[in-house]
Amino acid sequence: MDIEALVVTHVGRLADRADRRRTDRGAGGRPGVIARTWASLKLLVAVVLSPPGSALVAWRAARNHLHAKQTMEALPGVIARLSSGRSGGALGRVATIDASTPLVVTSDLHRCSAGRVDLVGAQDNRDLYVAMLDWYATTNTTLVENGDVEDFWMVGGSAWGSAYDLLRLGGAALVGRLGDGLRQATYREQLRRIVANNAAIYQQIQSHFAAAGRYHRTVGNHDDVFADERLTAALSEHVGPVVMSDWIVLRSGDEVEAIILHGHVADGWNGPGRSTLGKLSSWMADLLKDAPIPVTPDDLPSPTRTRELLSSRRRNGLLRVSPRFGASSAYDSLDEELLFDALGGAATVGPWILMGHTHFPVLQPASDTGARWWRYANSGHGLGAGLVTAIEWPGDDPAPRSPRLVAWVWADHPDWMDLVGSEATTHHQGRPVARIELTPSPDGRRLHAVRERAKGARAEPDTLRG
Ligand SMILES: [Mn+2]
Repeated sequence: MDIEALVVTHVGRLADRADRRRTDRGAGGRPGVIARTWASLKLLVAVVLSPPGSALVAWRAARNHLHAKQTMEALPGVIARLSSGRSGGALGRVATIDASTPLVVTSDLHRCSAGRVDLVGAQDNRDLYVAMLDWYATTNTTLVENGDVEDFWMVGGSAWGSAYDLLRLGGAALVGRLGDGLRQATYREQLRRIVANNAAIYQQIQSHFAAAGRYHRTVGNHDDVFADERLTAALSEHVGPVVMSDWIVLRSGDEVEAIILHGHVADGWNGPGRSTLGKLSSWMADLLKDAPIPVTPDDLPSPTRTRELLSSRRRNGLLRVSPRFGASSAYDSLDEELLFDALGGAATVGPWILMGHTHFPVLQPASDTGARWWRYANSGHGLGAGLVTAIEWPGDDPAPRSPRLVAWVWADHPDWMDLVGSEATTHHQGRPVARIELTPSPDGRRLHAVRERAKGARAEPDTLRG
């Protein structure tokens, strides 16, 4: 073992000892004294650097947003190149899947290590996702996890989380072979912990999807470490064969039916190779959550939000961000309205664009102008309260194929049990789980939640009411 790996292992062991003591006291869900102290130190530095820092951030944000807009304008050309079967070069890694393959596309799962950063656990979504994977495995579906799958940006929340933060900063500061070695060792260790914390999920992926050659991934921003082939190889050591790409093209003969991408490519704060601001704001948010101050930024969606979706009150629209700084007060930094303009308005021809990244599930959404983006779907995310949303690509259907948007929920949750009804799609360890199809309202502005009938049957028109 080389010196960098030894350092990481040793620091990890010390952190584990502190975290175990905290867990034994029954305080496992709180950050603990090490994380609080580390966050307080960082806060102090941040406050001192804040006046010149915010001016710098504003300047960078404005510049990056201009770059993001140029990227958007270039996207029709990128899509044309992908459609003509070209790959490589500036495009990054392109994978092709036969469009007759049934797929489930999830994204923004943000799986992390134990402690406060374990958002999947906090939302009771670990077993829910296992139940989903189980169901899709029985229908021979290929799994596409479309970016931000493991989260390497979240730090703190435990002694290990603080140690990881420190090791990551060290890796970023060091140049040459030592820096590279420390980054590799740190990210491998974090990956190992993420896999251990989500063991049931990775077992499903390994045995039902990866082993059968049915596991695809795209690189997002929170898991941009997988742009490095060596870390993708480390993931394969845990789950088996994985196809990691930047773009996935669903092709049938000469025709491209859909293109899958995470979506950060046109985001000024989080774009590939230009994500310093995104990383910084994520790092600041974690700092504020651990520091002993009464601020909790960017909270997880509540059960009320799940109920809103299931009672057909969720907006099916596009995100708009500040035209100057490329971000909104709600931490959004991808302007879907601009993306819609760039990609050819309300066209009903050309490939479907299937994305994640925004955390807002939509299907054929309505723009501010009322025009519909007929060939766009966003899978949403895996951090709803007892809720994971996903896109299904019905490869078995005859062409022209259209994606479906679905929500998976615990059917026995008291906050929305009345909306789901008694018909569970599947069960997991005795708990009922429901798959609910989400379809656009006639004017496209809302998502309607449609009760599922027998498998294979078409969704029933009467929507759930709340
Ligand atoms: Mn993202």
